[in-house]
Formats: sequence, C-alpha cells, structure tokens
Amino acid sequence: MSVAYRLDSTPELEDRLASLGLARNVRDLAEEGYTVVRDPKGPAIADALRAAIRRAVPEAPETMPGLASSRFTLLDADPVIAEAVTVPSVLALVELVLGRGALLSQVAASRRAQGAPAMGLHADNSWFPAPYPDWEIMCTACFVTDEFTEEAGATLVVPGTHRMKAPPPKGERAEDARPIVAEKGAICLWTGSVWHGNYPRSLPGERVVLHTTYTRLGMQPIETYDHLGADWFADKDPALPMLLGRENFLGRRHGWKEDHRPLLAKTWAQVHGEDNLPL
Ligand SMILES: O=C(O)CCC(=O)C(=O)O
Ligand SMILES: [Fe+2]
Repeated sequence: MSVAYRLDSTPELEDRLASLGLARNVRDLAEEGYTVVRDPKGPAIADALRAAIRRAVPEAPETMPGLASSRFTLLDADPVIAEAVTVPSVLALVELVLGRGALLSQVAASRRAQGAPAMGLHADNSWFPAPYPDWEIMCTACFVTDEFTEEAGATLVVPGTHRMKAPPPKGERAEDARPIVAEKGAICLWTGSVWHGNYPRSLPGERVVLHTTYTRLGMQPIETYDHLGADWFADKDPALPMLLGRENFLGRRHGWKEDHRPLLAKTWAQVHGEDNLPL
C-alpha cells in the first residue's frame, strides 16, 4: 500500500543538503521514514548535553526500578540544549520534511535505567486523525548521548510505515521492527507518521536522550517559550527566533495598532518564495 510521499524540496535546500553531505539521509527519510544524522556538532556537545539532561531531569526513584523519567519544556534549561536543537544538518532535514519556517514544538528529555520497560508502538502525529495528509505534520529528533543498541533500549522503528498514513492498529505485532542503532552524538530523526516505540533496557547504566519535536508552520506547537526575552536570544543561534514563531504572522493580534502587511508578506515569502506573493 504505497502512496505518493511528499518532501518539501526547493533548489536552494537541495544545494544545502548536498553541501552538508545529507543525500543518504534524504533517501532514508523518503524510503524508510527515519534516518540517523551525523553532524560534527553532535559528538562535540554530546557529553555536555548528557550532563545537562541529568541535572534537569530527576533520576527515576530507586524504589521503582526500571521506571523511565522525563521532563518537558527544556529549551532554556541549559545553553547546550539550545545548541542541540539547532544542529545544522537536522535543521536542513527538518526543512525538507516540514517546509520552510518550521517551528519548535517540544523539547523533552528522558533517562531510562536498566530494566526500563518498552514504550508501545505509536506515531508522533498524536493530535491528528488518520488518514494523515500526504505532507508531514511534524518530526522528532532524538539526540543520542550514550548509545542506541537493542540492549541499551534504543528506539524501535518499523521502516516504511510512514506511507501508511495512520497510527499502528491496536495489538500490531510489527514483525519488521528494528532498533535504530546509533552512537553517541548521532541524532535519530523520524517523521510524525512512522511507527516507533523503544526496546526495554537490559544494560546497566542509563540511556539519556533529548527528544525534540518540530512542527510545520501553521500547526500549534506543544510548548510555549513566551517567557524568553531578548537577553536570552542574544548569544543563541539566530535560527531560534524563527523556530519559536517570533518572526512570523501567526499567533498574533492582527490589525490593531500596527500594519500587519509587512509581516504577512515576509511570512508568505518565507513559505512560498519571493516570486509567489498573492498580496
Ligand atoms: O524513547 C524513545 O526511544 C522513543 C521516544 C519517542 O517515541 C519519541 O521521542 O517520539
Ligand atoms: Fe514517539
């Protein structure tokens, strides 16, 4: 059951993807619905990111062995988290999956200790009914700070299920499931449609992961970072204001004191191109 699969390619983006050496990742996303991204930035910040997550997310209580613990809305919990959500290769692939002007939807982190049970099979398009549209609504990037193997409790994925455009049926056995095997510093990226879960962790130690969800402009992000002021952005990646919707036309009180047209035109051009303005 194969349907047309749409990625949001533009000539400029294709050049950028090629110069970043991401041809294989583009193929993976189209054919399998997920990919493992290796960007030099990943290994460079993996240890600092792991330490930041361990400070921000409480350990699962010893009285409940095997429990996974997680926390949300972590963008500003530590400067290295803001770096981890703007890794250039990931942002280029997010643009391919979600189009220009995509937003940061959620920044979560998890710690899974030995004995952590498996997470059930699901698709991340949780807030939308099936059939999902031909285009992707959201995608999730999991930053690996130790290692992903089956024993370590890696993410489990069922390759190609992004084409089903629906969540897994209840009780689905997913015979073709496989672990996403990846080393420290790699970033696993999957579309909101692909079926995934994870494996129980049998190794000692803990699996520490940053889970970042991006969504298409036009969708409602899961989290808000409205509390962050200009001082927070001053030393951060310039992509962040756009990722947080600070530079687009949506989510505002329009036509009140200010002329809304320049921002509308800017947003339209960003999504549809300069030469395609209906205004
Ligand atoms: O913990 C994992 O391996 C997968 C978690 C997950 O389903 C997600 O981040 O969307
Ligand atoms: Fe998920």
